[in-house]
This record gives sequence, structure tokens and C-alpha cells, in this order.
Amino acid sequence: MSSKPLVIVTRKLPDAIETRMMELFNVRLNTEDIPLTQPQIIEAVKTADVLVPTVTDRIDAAVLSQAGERLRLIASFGTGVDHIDLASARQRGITVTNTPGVLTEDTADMTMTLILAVARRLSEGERLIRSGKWQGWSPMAMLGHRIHGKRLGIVGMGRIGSAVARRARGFGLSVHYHNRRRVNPQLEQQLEATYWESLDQMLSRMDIISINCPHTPATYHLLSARRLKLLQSRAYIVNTARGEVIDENALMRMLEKKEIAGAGLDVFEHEPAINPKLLRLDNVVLLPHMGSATIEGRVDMGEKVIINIKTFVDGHKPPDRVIESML
Ligand code: 8YV
Repeated sequence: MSSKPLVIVTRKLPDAIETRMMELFNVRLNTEDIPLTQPQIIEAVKTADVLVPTVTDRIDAAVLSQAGERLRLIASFGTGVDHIDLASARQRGITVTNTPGVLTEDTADMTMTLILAVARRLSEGERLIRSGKWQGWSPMAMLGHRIHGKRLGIVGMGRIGSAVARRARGFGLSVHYHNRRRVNPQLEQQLEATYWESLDQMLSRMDIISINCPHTPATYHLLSARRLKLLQSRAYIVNTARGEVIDENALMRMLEKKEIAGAGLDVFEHEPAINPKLLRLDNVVLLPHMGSATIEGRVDMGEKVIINIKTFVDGHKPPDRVIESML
């Protein structure tokens, strides 16, 4: 690869990141931040040495089948990689990297925010004030539920799940989790977390469920209609991971019928499309995929992208290689 590889960045990134990229690489930016169409993405993979996509770009098998010989690295800006067909990338010898670790704390903060917002009816209260219809305090108005002393079941005890667990203890929640693999005993002890090998059994006993696993073929609709039915009617569910992990239609039907108490959703199955029925429900808090949206986080993500590209270009293994079996 030449000393200045052609790096194509699909979305607007923080100025400091873009400037550094300009110094290091022959870079094509998207300062207008208009998402690329599929033909534009195909054009990009045909010409770039390195592609820097985000969650809003679909880098599927059809796109990768048209990738040029020059494309050796996809340095994704983000942690989740479900927008990239990893198997096709591997077959074509294209390295894929992501930006893990730097959005852990922000995403865990947003998970706690959603737990509190749903249980304490934050959005409803805000809507009441803005509607101009608030008549003043009353003892029985806007009653939510206490979270202190409740059971939180974390689905996916990776970096973000563990960061949620640490916060949850501070709020007096007891921490439970389901993960493909049990975490090491020290961490379990430190988090005072109870491991459930059976997701079904955990779901039926929790007051709050938090989704913190990646979306992979194995976790698509992990929270299926059948599993959602296992939840208690007083349970809340929050999702800051990926919409596809929950069967959104089934969840919505249960919320409509009050078969579960509420949901806090930062991600959606077909985002940016939102099922209009969800918008009509009071017992949901809806956010526009902003779990990691801090300026500090975005700069750190950009730094990671730069380090991954630079290391790769210099002939070394980039630190954040995504290996399918790790997901
Ligand atoms: C990012 C995310 O903002 O990193 C992820 O997996 O879901 C988001 O928080 C987004 O992916 C950036 O591409």
C-alpha cells in the first residue's frame, strides 16, 4: 500500500478527527453528512484503500462483491458491526476493525437513564408540563415504581453490560445476568452478579431487563415473542444495543395490552423508521440511537479509527480487529 492510502469516510466526524485524517491520509470526507446511497457505497468500495463506514451504511455481500482489489481495510466508526457482512469481508481478505471500549461508559449511562426514565415516567412528566395541562402536585399523580431493591437482568455481560452492573449496584438494584459464557469469578464477585445459564429462567424472575449484547445471527430476536411472554407484567425492558435483538412487534403488542409495564428503547428494529404504534404508547421512552452520543466518545471513536488505519497501513495488525468468532 502506498504511504498515503485513499481513505473514504462515509459520514461527518468531529473536526479534530477529520483534520488529523487529512494530515495522515489521502482522505475523502463527507462534510455535508448526507448518508451515502447503496450505489455511492459501491463506488466507494471500488476505489478506496480503506473505508470508514458507520452503523448507517449497509456493507453487505452485494456491496463487498464489487469491492476493488485495493480495499484492504474497513475501519468502522462504532462498536457494533452488524452492518458489515463479516464473512464476505473475510473471504475477500479484507480486515475489519471497530471501536470498542471508548463508548462503554456513555452507553451504560444511557442504559441507566432509560431504566430510571421508564420506571419514573420521565417522558410522560415532561410531556405533561409541555402540554400546559399540569394542575400542580397531587399525592397520587405520576406514580412510577421504585427501582431500589429490584432485580435487574442484564442480557450480555460484556464491557457495556458490566458497566451497567457497576452503576446498577449504586442504585440498589440486585444484578443478574445471562451471557454465552459465565464471566470470571472475580468479576462476578465484584459486581455481586448472579449468573443464569437459562435466559428463560432469568427473564421470568426479573423486574427490569437490559439488553447489552451485540446483534449477531445468534442474537437476532433473542427476545422472541415466546421469551417476552415469560416476563412478569410488572417488568420493564430497556434496549441500548440493537433493535433486532427484540421482536419489536411482539414487544409492542405486549406493551399495548399492558402485559409488561414499560420499555425504554434507544434502538429500533428498522431504524430510523419507528413503528407508529410505539409512538402512541405512554409506557415507553423512545430515544434516537443516542446511547454513545457524547462529543468525548465520538472523538475517542475517531482516534481509534485513526490508530487502526495507521497501524494497518504501517504493516501491523490493527488493535481492534473484528473476528467473527469473538462476537
Ligand atoms: C454508534 C453504536 O454511535 O457503536 C455502536 O455500535 O451503536 C453507536 O452507539 C454508531 O454505531 C456509530 O457507527
